[in-house]
Amino acid sequence: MSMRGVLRVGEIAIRVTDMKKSKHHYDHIMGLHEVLEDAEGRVYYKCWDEHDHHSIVLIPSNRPGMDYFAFKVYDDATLDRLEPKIKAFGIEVKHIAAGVYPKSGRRLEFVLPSGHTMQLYAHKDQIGNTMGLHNPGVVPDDGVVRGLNINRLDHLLLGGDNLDECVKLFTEVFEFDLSEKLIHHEAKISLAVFLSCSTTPHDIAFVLQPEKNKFHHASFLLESAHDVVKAADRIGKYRVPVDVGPNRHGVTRGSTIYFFDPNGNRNEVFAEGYIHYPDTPTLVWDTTELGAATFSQDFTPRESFLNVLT
Ligand code: M3P
Ligand code: FE
Repeated sequence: MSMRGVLRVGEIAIRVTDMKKSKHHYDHIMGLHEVLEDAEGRVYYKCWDEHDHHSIVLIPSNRPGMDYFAFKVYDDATLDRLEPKIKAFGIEVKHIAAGVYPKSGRRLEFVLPSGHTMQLYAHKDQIGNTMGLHNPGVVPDDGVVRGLNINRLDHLLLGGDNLDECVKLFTEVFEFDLSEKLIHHEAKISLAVFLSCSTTPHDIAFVLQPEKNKFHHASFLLESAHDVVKAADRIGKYRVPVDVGPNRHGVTRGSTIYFFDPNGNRNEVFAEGYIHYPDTPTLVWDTTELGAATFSQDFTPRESFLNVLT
């Protein structure tokens, strides 16, 4: 864990094939706040309790999936400290100047062993959560919390190969902890790995896939498991396609619902889960308990959950 190094997933760029329907989904149904539409038609959103300008970018495209994701780091010195470590790991690093991405400082960009494009940045304009910084109270004005009552972007699950290389990169270079992993009970190979740079059970996770650079889901944090059940009402009301209804993960112990945006990209709402500390030992699950590891309340593995990615 490195609360003064890499902080959190600060941005995900999701490709959408139908922007009109996607705006309805992310804005009206989910309740994210649109903060910008740029000249290329990219639409930017923030979750209400994030101070930074945006965390979600929708990119018009002819195919769904994730374009890139970015972690925010504590300061500029962290970027300088990490760049040679990434290169020493054998990964090429590209520089992106400040301002190329809206409201953002300079970025480092590179490709993970799993094929995903990752960026690091230290600065993004902060516009606050509407409550101010002096005597802020506990809830914002009417209308700020709406939709599924999403507080913030929580974590990403990505599909690809070279999972053990990704674990090595994230633990040795970015100073994450391996909080949990799922292994095949006979072959012992890693099927899913969960990595934390904070006190949440995972900030990013990878699931083994035959193809590189696949997107499993982006997860949004709600305040409580009760809010997850209330979110299910709204998901049903608007006929949002559900992958897995309210349940609780064995891995991370989070309360969850999985559903799809209009382009087939998977979203998750997530709440609670245990607190991860730097000395929390790695928890290991194996495929004899695949059902309980993924969905503990009915201990049933889902074909679609394991195999549908964009
Ligand atoms: C989560 C989560 C797998 C479990 C995934 C769990 C792929 O996405 O948020 O805890 O086994
Ligand atoms: Fe998740």
